[in-house]
Amino acid sequence: LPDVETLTTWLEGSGALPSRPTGLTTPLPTDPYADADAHYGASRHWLTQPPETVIDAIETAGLQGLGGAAFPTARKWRFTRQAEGNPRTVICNADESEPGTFKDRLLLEQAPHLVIEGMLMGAAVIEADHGIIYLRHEYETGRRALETALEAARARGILGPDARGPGLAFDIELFVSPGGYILGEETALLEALEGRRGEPRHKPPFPVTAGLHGGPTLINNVETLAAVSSILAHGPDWWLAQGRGDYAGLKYVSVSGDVAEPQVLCLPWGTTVAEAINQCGGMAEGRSLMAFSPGGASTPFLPAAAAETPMAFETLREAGSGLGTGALFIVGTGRNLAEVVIAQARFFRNESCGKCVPCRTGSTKGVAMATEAARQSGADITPALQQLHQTLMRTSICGLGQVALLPILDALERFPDEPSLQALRGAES
Ligand code: L3W
Ligand code: SF4
Repeated sequence: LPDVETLTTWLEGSGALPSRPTGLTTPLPTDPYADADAHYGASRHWLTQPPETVIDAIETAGLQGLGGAAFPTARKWRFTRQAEGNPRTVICNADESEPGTFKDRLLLEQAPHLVIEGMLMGAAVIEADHGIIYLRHEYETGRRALETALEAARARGILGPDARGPGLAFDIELFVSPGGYILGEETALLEALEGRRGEPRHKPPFPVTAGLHGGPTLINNVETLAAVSSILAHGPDWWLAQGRGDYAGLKYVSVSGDVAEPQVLCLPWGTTVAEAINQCGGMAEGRSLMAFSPGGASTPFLPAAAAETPMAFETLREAGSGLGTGALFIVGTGRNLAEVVIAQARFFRNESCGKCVPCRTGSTKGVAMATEAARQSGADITPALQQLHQTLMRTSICGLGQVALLPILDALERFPDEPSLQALRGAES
């Protein structure tokens, strides 16, 4: 599992994946089914209920998209159900590629039936007969687990000609992504599925009204779909009771970096960052906490003083970062923070699809400026970097360009005393 060096190398574009996720054994804490015979019990019940009651249950539970953007799941399902036209498709976005994120991988490998059941319920709600799991190309173990689970579901009639009810078909196709971070962006993913180069589309229209081949398309992340199955199996009140205090539900968190035992945790929402570190055996030997990023490279680093922040979308947003995908990346004292944040920006530069000229050239320019300043300090690069970032914010089609330079800018703002960043401010460290 990734420590800071591995992650920094990975961000630099080595392509090496962190080793397999560990920490949780089956059945996973959100899996309501003790054994394979019991799988799909929730859908057997809910498929007999009106689709609106399914959406209401998800809404009562307060589920938000767990792939990084937190869009309310019930609202997305309602929008797609209400949209007119064909074809109607349910897509599971399993192209997990946000640096430091490996919780979907664990869910796919250990509980693929929860993902399939979530897709089946989505199909019943939006009246789709076709589903697609869009899988990261390196997830070979996940692919095998999904193929086995899909076959088992077909053999039991969970998928097939009567999957949603008599005469109402639904089946799921497994599509392996051609590869590349931006192909997980939902509209680039649609382009790839339609056989074109995987570049994001302008939004609106959103996929809920005009997605795959122009039809209404429900696209949800792996963990979101798995959570739908847990919520429907146990009921929304159970989900609400799982969180701490005012927070609802359980969240899979990928913890990496300078902790003793990097792993995937399943935590009640509202658990603090400090507690998550403790559950990983504390900090790596000889280090104390310097900084952490709660949700992947798109969510800025916060200082150690923020470690008592409960993990939830709103609390981390208020703290100046975000929960993102739930990829808690821990950086200990003695690390070169400038190196880490420049590597993050370099990752975005490398993964820019190039469709928008400012993202393509601006990310290249910004990274070159920071790399050169870290090598040999000159003038303070903050104002020029800010200006570039503003241009990227205004002109980028998708989120990548909007966040590409933020890791460096946010670190400059939040870590005024960090020696490794002084060179970027025009002062030798
Ligand atoms: C209907 C509206 N639907 C929004 C839907 C939209 C999408 C979802 C979220 O980026 C984050 C981002 C990156 N009517 C709607 C609507 N929707 N308004 O809601 O949309 P959006 O645009 O807020 O975000 P996004 O483009 O989905 C997701 C970050 O993730 N990111 C990282 C991705 C990596 C992973 C991974 O490895 N698992 O997810 C990349 O950009 O920073 O904050 O479905 O259609 N009015
Ligand atoms: Fe591609 Fe960057 Fe434009 Fe996104 S912002 S579409 S990654 S060029």
